[in-house]
Amino acid sequence: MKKSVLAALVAAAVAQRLQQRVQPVQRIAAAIPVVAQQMKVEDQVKYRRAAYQLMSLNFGSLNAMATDKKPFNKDEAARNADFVAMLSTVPKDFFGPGTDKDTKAKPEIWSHRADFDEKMDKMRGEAAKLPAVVKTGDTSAFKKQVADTAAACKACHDEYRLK
Ligand code: ASC
Repeated sequence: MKKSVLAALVAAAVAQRLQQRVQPVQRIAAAIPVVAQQMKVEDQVKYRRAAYQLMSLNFGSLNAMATDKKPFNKDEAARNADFVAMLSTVPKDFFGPGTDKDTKAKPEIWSHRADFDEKMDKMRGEAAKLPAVVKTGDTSAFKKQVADTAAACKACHDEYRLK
């Protein structure tokens, strides 16, 4: 499957969840491990990449607003924040056994799994705070939360992603 098709599928699934609005983060987090267990290794790699691509697109927009590279737009930021909060729950369970080939993911993920999971959970926790901070319209709180989320992304990239 093409990356763009996967990205569109993930976006559609996320949009559907966002419409349902019934504690979607918890629901999707509970659902994914079963899905991942049944999924081929190369598909797990594709889905985690698709999630990261859409996170990058949406978090890039938030980061540009937070660093005054583009004007703050509350509606756009709210949409970006919802996507990032939701998508941040996706990758963790697609790093199953054998998914260490043809990837920028370092082998240390599987030999330091507890630390990797902790960093992933930290990132999810920070991303989960973004939607509420955007709704307050408090610019300095927004900037701080975007920076804290970026730091949590970077902590994992520094240790566990090949350059
Ligand atoms: C982004 C993006 C990332 C993070 C990271 C934060 O916008 O695509 O991977 O921020 O660079 O340090």
